[in-house]
Formats: sequence, structure tokens, C-alpha cells
Amino acid sequence: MQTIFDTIKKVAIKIDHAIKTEDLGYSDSENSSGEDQLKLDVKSDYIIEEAFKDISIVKALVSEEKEGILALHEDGNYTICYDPLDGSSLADVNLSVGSIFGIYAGELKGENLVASAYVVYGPRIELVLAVKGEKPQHYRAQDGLFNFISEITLDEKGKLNAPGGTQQNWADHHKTFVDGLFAEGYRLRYSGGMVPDLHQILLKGGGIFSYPGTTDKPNGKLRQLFEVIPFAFIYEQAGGQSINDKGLRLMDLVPTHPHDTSPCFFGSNYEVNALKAAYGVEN
Ligand code: P6P
Repeated sequence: MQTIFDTIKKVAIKIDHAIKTEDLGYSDSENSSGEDQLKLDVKSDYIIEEAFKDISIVKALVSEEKEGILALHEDGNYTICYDPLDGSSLADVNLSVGSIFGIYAGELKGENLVASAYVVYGPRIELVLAVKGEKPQHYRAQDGLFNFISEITLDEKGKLNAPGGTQQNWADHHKTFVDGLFAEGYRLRYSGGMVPDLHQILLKGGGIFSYPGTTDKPNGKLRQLFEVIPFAFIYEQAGGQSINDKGLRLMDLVPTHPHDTSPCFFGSNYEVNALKAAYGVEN
């Protein structure tokens, strides 16, 4: 696993350089979810594929930017599912963006995730690595090297509320839940970038990030294999909860297609339990 983590660190430095020096315009292609691809999306995907293609323990790659599975080494142990530059459209307004990695052993489903990582490209390059049974580890880059900062633990109750999705398309019970937190004094913290939004809640002690099913996106927007499950793992390892709109653990998801999405809620125990009550799914 260390080889994979070391490769992610190298990739992070290269992608950060690309963000700061290359064209922010659109390419003439779409990704598998039908979203227009920025040249940076394509470049970031290329950087990651080039970095992992010669590592023998990597069996295959699954990218948000490409259809299907890229087979690499038949005897490899791990399949890496990744979003090379999540929230990339925010780069041209100088907001933070990120890369997300889910490392799976065997069939691509939540219970087979053995590690996950994400990188935040902002005023600084920051990295969080998580393996089973340990608290997530927070690193910060300095002169091209990542220095360990701390382990991450979520408080039982936080102060931040990150409500995703188009509000006019929320279910009434979801709107009641979100407005209820604001009535309790929670602060709105939502940039439209999953990585910085979830990173902020982890580092600022807690709260909740929600991307529900909506009338326009009944199965949510965020992709299970390379967005939802990797963050669900990190939030659970930090002492929080990660569930879907049925109150089921996101770590129990079994995608039928690499680009399947899921409604998703990540947060501290108090807020996720309050959401379960609002959704009537207290188990
Ligand atoms: P909305 C970025 O496009 C992204 O995939 C995630 O990074 C982010 O959390 C979400 O979409 C934002 O979606 O509908 O709230 O703008």
C-alpha cells in the first residue's frame, strides 16, 4: 500500500503544477457521465494513469473521466478507482479542487475498499490517507514533500452544514432537516467542491455534508466507487457516520456499474442521527 500512497503524493505535486500553469479551457470531449471535460480533467487523468500503469500490484484503474475498467496487471492486488480532478470547473474561479482515490481488493464494492485517499489543491496541497483500523492521517506539502500534520477525529457534534444539490429539487423532509440545523446555529459551508467541503468538516471538528436524491437526480449525483465510498471510509475511520437516504452504510454499497451514483450523507454522529430521524430511517 505504501507504494500506492507514495505514487499519490507524486501525482499530487504534478496535478497541482498543471492546475497552476496549464490552460483552464474545455476540451472537445465528454466524460462517462456526459459532463464536458476540461483540458485539466484530461491532463490529470493522464498523469494518474501514467503514474500507476507500471506498478505491478495495481490490477486495474477505473477513472471518472473514462468508461469501463483499464486492466493493467493480471496478478495485481488492487483496483484503484479515482476522480482525477473533482470539482474541476471551480479551478477557473480560483477555488480549491481535489483528487479522490478508492483502493479496492477484489470485487468493486464498498466492503472491499481497503484504503482511500484524497488531495486538496488549494492555498496549500493537502493529503489525507486512510487505512482500515486507523484514524485518517492528514499531511501538508512543503517544497514538494508531504509532512504529517495529525490524525483526524470528528467530534460527536459539529458546527458546519454543507447542503448539496439544487434546493428547489429537494424533498420537503430534507429541506426541513437542513433548515433545522441552520435554526440551531450551524454555519453554511458549501463551495460546490466535494473534496474541500468534506475536508473542511473533517478538520473543523464536524458537522454534515449532504447530497440527497433530488427530483432531477433521484439517485444523487456523486459517484459511488470514486467519490462516495472513499469518503465514507474516511468519515467512518474518523469516528463519524456515512449513510444513504435509506439509512444504510455507504460502505455496504454494491455498484452495478462503475459510474453508479448514490444519495450520500457524511458527518458527525449527532447530525447523521438527526438526519436518520428526519428521514424516518432510524435503525
Ligand atoms: P451541486 C462537482 O461537480 C461535484 O461533482 C462535487 O465535487 C460537488 O460536491 C458536487 O458536484 C456539487 O454539485 O449540484 O451542488 O453543484
